[in-house]
Amino acid sequence: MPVRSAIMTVMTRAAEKAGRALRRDFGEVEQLQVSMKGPADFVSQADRKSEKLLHEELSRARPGYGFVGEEGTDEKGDGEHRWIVDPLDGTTNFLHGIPHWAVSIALQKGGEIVAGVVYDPVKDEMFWGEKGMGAYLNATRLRVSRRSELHTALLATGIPFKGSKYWESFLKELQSVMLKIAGVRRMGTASLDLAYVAAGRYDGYWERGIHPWDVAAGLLLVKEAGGFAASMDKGGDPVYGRSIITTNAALHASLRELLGTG
Ligand code: LIP
Repeated sequence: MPVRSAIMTVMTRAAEKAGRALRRDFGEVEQLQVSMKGPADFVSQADRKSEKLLHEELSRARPGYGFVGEEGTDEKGDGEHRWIVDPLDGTTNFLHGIPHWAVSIALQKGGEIVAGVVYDPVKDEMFWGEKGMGAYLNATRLRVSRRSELHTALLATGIPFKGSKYWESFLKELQSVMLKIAGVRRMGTASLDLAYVAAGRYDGYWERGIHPWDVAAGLLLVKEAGGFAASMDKGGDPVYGRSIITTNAALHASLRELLGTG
């Protein structure tokens, strides 16, 4: 078993604690599907409860660190360290009782992501990694896939929400890749899409319209597993730039060209 650092122990334990609570809530959701009111309010509460729990756990372990979460927590902290947290990534899946969602925690130090955790409580898969120390799934070291031909590649993506400004570009991108690759998956949880690229399950992933909390942890995992990650926009920031493309080294240039990101 690879030895986890003190900070990685803090992050994985916090993710596991939030995951246990979300697993219990997820059991409720399946009952609520058939209730008159439906599960939407319940899921929003579960999302907020998870962010509150993670904020408490992480702030207790590292007082003074900043914190930004999808549910609205935004604390500057010491200006050097910042937690970037999605307390329930894959909210729509969770709402519909689809067992594919995750807790995502990234630690930013200075201008870069130095540690990341993506935890899938349903499958009990803990993806974790630190800058320069490698990426792991539970106790197994992760490496991106070695496929080098686009026609053999399985890619993941996200479909922009109704009315999104990314709608037109997405349809063009999908049309381009569908003709050239083995298949596309849209699973609705960006952090797991990135973790699966790091694990070699997908050969690449792209999406426009994502947020820093969706991708910050997964990006580190891809890089530590030997993959490439960049903004789809020239010179853009892959964490804060609202778009992302990740692949193994062999496919990066050809996929960027295919998606028209040069
Ligand atoms: C989701 C992402 C997914 C994206 C969805 C949504 P959420 O995050 O993980 O990849 O396509 O639009 O942003 O909102 O479920 O935390």
